[in-house]
Amino acid sequence: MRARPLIALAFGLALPALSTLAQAPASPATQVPATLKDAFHGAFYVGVAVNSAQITGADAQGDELIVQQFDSITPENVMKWALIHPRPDAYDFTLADKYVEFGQQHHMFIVGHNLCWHSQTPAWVFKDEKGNPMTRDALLDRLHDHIKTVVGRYKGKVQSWDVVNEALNEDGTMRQSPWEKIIGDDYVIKAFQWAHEADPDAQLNYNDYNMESAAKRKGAIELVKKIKAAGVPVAVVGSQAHLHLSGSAADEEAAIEEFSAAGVKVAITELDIDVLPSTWNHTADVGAKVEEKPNLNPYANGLPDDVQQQLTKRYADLFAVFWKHRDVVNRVTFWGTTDKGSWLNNWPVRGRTSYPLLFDRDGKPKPAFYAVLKAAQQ
Ligand code: 9MR
Repeated sequence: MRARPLIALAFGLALPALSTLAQAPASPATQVPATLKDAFHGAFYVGVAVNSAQITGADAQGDELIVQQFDSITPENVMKWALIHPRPDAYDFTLADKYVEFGQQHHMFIVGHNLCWHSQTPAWVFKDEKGNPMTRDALLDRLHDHIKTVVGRYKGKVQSWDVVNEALNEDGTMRQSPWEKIIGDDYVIKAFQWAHEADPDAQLNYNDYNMESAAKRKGAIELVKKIKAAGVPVAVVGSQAHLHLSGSAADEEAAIEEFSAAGVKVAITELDIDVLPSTWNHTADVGAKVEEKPNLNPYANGLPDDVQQQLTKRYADLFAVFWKHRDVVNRVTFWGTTDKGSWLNNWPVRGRTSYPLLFDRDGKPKPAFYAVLKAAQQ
């Protein structure tokens, strides 16, 4: 067991260098571990999605925070099909290799994201050399080749794969993606089967957003049952948890309890909490776009205290649930390191100032960070 550096708990403190934290005197009654990974060590991994600048070392401040706070990483983009397999005859492992090296160097639990998705997959994938739609068998071969190559390359290094991403509609039925239209529903089972063959020790996940919705969750449970019935292991359902201030932690708890009853563990795979006003339903469909209007970007000059407090409470409530269910929850991953790098600055409205994570634009911990640390003490 690692030594747990301790910090005196006080909201609003800037987080000093870890070396200072380790030596800081504090009264035992107020001490909590100083980092997310230490606070939840032995309960679940605390992960973060890393971007290209962090993978290449161009964002040194970001890297410092990642290494200090997190013990698991997910590639925000570099392992997606369009980046790792841009042309039929060409894979590009440059950034994916660096990503895996970074995780190994820092002894992290390394996640692969993702093997099969409808987005960030080039159009050529679904066409033959003449530009005609692929047949079922040809597309299955292409998917098999991709999974065997990518999972095979990182066998024993990437511990957990998001095998299929976002295969469901909001009502729990199968999404009519190009995968589903050309192959049929069983593309999901095939993908899991081939990932398992390529690395039998890897943990395999089905990953989707809006698992807070009972209808979609039902669809995910049916899918998991089908995969299992085909004799293929699916160990984890990834609940992306792209959340909004307006939700309730009870929804997340219901999801965890239902998945647990269905015999799978749960990973919270892409956590963030949007505080900005929205004119759309709070899902994470990457296809959604909303026109920019000034009233949709109200906190360009800073987050008001009352909203900061709501965010802090929302995070505290959520982590109380994750902590309570730590026998089922095996990882909680944030979708980004600081507010500055969050995808929510540009989705579904471009150019907004968003505040969804635990570290502010300067990399300083927000009150929500301390509230999350405290959840591990309950
Ligand atoms: O954060 C990712 C962003 O940089 C990309 O532009 C976007 C493109 O599809 O994907 C984002 O990550 C998504 C993740 O891979 C799957 N779940 C939803 C995430 C947010 O859109």
